[in-house]
Amino acid sequence: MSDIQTYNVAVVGATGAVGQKILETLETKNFPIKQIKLLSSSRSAGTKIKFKDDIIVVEEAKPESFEDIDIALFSAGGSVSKALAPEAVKRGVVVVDNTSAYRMDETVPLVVPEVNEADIKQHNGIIANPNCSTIQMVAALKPIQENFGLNRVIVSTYQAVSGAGAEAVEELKDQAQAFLNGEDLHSELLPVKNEAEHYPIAFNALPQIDVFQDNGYTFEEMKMINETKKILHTATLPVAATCVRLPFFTSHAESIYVEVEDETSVLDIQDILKRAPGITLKDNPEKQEYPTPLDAAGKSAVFVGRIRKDLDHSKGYHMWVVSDNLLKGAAWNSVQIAESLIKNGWL
Ligand code: NAP
Ligand code: 12T
Repeated sequence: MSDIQTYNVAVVGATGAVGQKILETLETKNFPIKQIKLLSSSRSAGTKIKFKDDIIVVEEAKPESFEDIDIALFSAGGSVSKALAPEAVKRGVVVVDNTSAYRMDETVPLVVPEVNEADIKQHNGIIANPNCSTIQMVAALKPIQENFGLNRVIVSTYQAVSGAGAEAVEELKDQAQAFLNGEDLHSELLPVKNEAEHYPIAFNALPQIDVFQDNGYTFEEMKMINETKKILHTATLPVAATCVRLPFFTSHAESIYVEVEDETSVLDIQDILKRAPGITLKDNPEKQEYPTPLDAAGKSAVFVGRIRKDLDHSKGYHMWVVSDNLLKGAAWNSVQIAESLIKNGWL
């Protein structure tokens, strides 16, 4: 018998885009698993999935699925988390939830371990994983906040289709293929089953991710605004966001403008980001070096480049932040939270 403690882990939404990356991350990080249970809807129940050297049969997620589970990683949509996370908690499970269901609940910690790991300790059975676009932004903002203070943040995003799930990835491939086969591009709303209708994405740019709110912002934009304030513990920090979907598969990119409190310089900001946990600085304009979605794909870091001073505001800086939306933006961050629960004895 090994003396390393191991855990019974459930992955809810195991057949989805995020679920598949969670399995990959658990393997990569050699997470201490005793038994793993893979859960989905009834549609995928019976599917076989390879995990390490085992073939695991996917089961339909039900309240009873959580008997004997220690940790459950949820990424099956908000309604599934709302219905089943409390059932899991009732059975003594600690839930790491990847959906927006509990992120703004005051009793639920919202955590990026490099930024606010200690918040995990206050959990009541559920810890929320932030939105993918928020995670990479706060990872880059935290060291700046700590060293120079933050007065304002304005962000525009360039987001990959994989953020919208496995079906959206197929949709981009199909539309691109159809165009290359000679079909006309059109711009009408597409009726889509099980989903809100949306415009074609291939060879397009859509300034709408998730649904519109009464204030004219989309829910994705409001997630970035509200989650950032919660994670950075700065309820009054002005944050504005514009979220745009683009036709590439993996990694979100962000153009971020920050106004800092104290005088600083590009070199000082580069210097603290170089040493910040989870950040890789790639910022050499003279060598044409900066991060792109393609080179961030498959990697766990948050990449930062193009740091430059605003030409009209002495405390304004611009930067370009790129990260794999399914890894640090979802699966990797969730597994980091689970590791932190174990390492710190907070389970
Ligand atoms: P996806 O590829 O469409 O996968 C959805 C998964 O949920 C599938 O495994 C599906 O199982 C399962 N599922 C659907 N309905 C279910 C039900 N009633 N009961 C149990 N399982 C059910 O979507 P995805 O991109 O992986 O995203 C999944 C969720 O994760 C999203 O809705 C979102 O809330 C969250 N997410 C978070 C982030 C982030 O920013 N941190 C990023 C992306 C997604 P079947 O195979 O049976 O259909
Ligand atoms: N609609 O976790 O479409 O709240 O890219 C993440 C990504 C919701 C979320 C997307 C979304 C979430 C998307």
